[in-house]
Parts: sequence; structure tokens; C-alpha cells
Amino acid sequence: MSGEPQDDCLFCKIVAGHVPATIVRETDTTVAFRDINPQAPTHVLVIPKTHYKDAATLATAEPALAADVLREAKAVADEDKLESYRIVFNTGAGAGQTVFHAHAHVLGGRGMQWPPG
Ligand code: DGP
Repeated sequence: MSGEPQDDCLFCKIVAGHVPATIVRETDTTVAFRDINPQAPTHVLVIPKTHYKDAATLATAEPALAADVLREAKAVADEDKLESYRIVFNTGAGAGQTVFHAHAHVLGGRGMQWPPG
């Protein structure tokens, strides 16, 4: 749990403007930017501006902020006119999480398989 910016966190650096990103939406509490390694025609990351290591930690500490992230994920999908899309919260290295600042992947614009790999 945190909430404070972390010096060694890539996404905190994007929030601070110290690392460039293609930002598609920004609110008082969240930033949405295109993933550097897109896995679908739409692949946007929505993050809280404050630092929590993963989505569940965020939701426990600040449920309203977690709701902001979800609301923005829908706004990204609406802007890209996605009828169907997937919101992914990789949680833990074993599930593929590589950046330990809570983020929602918003993926769409192609067919999706289930179960995911
Ligand atoms: P995850 O593996 O769930 O922790 O997702 C992290 C995502 O962050 C991954 O899909 C690639 C993306 N990413 C990593 N470094 C950068 C970066 O410097 N800029 C942007 N825009 N995305 C990044």
C-alpha cells in the first residue's frame, strides 16, 4: 500500500511527465495512455495518478479511485467506439504483471479468445 509517488516507478514518472507517453485521456485522478507494446488495435493503460502496487491494493485503499479507473476504461472504449473490449488487471509477476503501479489494460478492436493465455 502507498499512495505516495515512488522514485523508481515508471508509471509515476509518466504521471509526473518525466517519461513521455501518448496520453489519450487525463482526469484529476487518472491518466490513460497507449501501451508501448500494443496487443490489439486499441491497447490503452489507465492508471491512478497515485501509486498503488496493484489494482486490488488500490481498491482496498481508495475504492472511489478504483472506480475512477474503471470509469475511464469505459471512456477509452467509448472514444474508440468499441462495442466489445477486455479490461485486464494483471496482478503479480506470475500473472504477467511487470509494472507494479496499478493499471487497467483496455484491449479491443479484434476478436478475443477465452481463456486468455
Ligand atoms: P503489465 O505487464 O500488466 O504490468 O503491463 C505493463 C504494460 O506497460 C505492458 O503492456 C507494457 C507497458 N509499458 C512498459 N513500459 C512502458 C512505457 O515506457 N511506456 C508505455 N506507454 N507503456 C509501457
